[in-house]
Amino acid sequence: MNLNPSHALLPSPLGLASSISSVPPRSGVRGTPEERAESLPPPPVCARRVLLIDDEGPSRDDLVEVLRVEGYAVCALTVNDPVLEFIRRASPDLVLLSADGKEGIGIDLCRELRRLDPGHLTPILLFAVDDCDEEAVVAGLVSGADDYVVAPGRIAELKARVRVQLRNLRDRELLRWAREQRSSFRDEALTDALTRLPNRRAIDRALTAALRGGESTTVMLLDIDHFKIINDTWGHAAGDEVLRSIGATLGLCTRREDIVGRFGGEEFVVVLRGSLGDHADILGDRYRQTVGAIVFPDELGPKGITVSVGIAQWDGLCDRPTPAQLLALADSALYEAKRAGRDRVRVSDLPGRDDLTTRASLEPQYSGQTGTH
Ligand code: GH3
Ligand code: MG
Ligand code: MG
Repeated sequence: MNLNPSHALLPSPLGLASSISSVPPRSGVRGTPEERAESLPPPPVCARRVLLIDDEGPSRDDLVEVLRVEGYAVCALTVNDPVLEFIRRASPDLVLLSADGKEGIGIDLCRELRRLDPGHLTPILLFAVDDCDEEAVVAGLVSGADDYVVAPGRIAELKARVRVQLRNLRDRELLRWAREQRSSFRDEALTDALTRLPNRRAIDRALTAALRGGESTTVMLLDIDHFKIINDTWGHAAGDEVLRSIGATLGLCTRREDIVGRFGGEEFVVVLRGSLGDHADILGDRYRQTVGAIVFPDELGPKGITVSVGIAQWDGLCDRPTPAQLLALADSALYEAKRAGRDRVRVSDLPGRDDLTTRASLEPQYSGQTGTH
């Protein structure tokens, strides 16, 4: 087996690899959305890695040399080497596999490689070592090869076909990279930057989906008491740390099927599946106590932080509220908790038709406002 490490990274005498290898990293894209946007187009990495699988001999050595001169990092194995293990570890960019008739070991290997690579990330190029008939070519392509170089010894054609496969690979990589970008931008759009909890947009969506699905639903708003004093006394950074800690604690004590988010400012929200009936205040009080029990490091400053909690629920039976209506009811309950002295829980009555009509008038005042208590 020739796994010469000196093949790992080769310069590109023809300047070819640098143009071919301007690809995004295979392991995904990291960093903030801004950093990722600035990284367009993806930065160049290293020379493309070609795995040549062929019997040992002078013709194979010639082929290795040809590919190296093209600027690729080449590894050469035989079909009897642990090819699959090598591919798993080294993930080459292209496999160049010698075919040997329509039922040879090369075709079997090609089939196995494709089975292990259902995402079709690694191109496989078969090449004939002897003259081959149409049937052999068809068998090779059907086994999963991306292309077949049928004429032995036509090196220029083989080089061109390798380049085509790597060009296609680059297109696929860019497509995947763009998809990753899009989905990570989408995640960012639904995530609060400070606490990394779902943001208000995400909460609105979750609440809309829950109500639309006809499920009984509970909304709990938690507003930190006298948070402004925390900022004013210990500084904005300490305030941020308090928000982060409370967000993390709420995340830990919320059931998997529920969703906790930062509603804005110093307000958090939990959307719970199901209505809690008479037990709503008990659960609200557990949340209140949990936040009240958080101990912040001495050097941070704040101590004895409390929250007020407002809860509204829909039992899935009476008139279905809109998300804004249910939130407005929770907000009213929260207001009551504040007015009654803070550090306590208030639960709104189940919404009825009259109630919703009345509360609807609160929506314009409510929506878009945070830190109103
Ligand atoms: P109440 O008990 O009535 O809720 O009083 P409060 O001081 O908590 O409420 P108020 O609305 O008067 O003040 C909220 C404060 O939250 C004001 C605002 O500067 C602060 N705040 C909002 N977002 C952030 C943030 O991301 N970080 C920090 N550190 N402070 C924030
Ligand atoms: Mg507050
Ligand atoms: Mg507030």
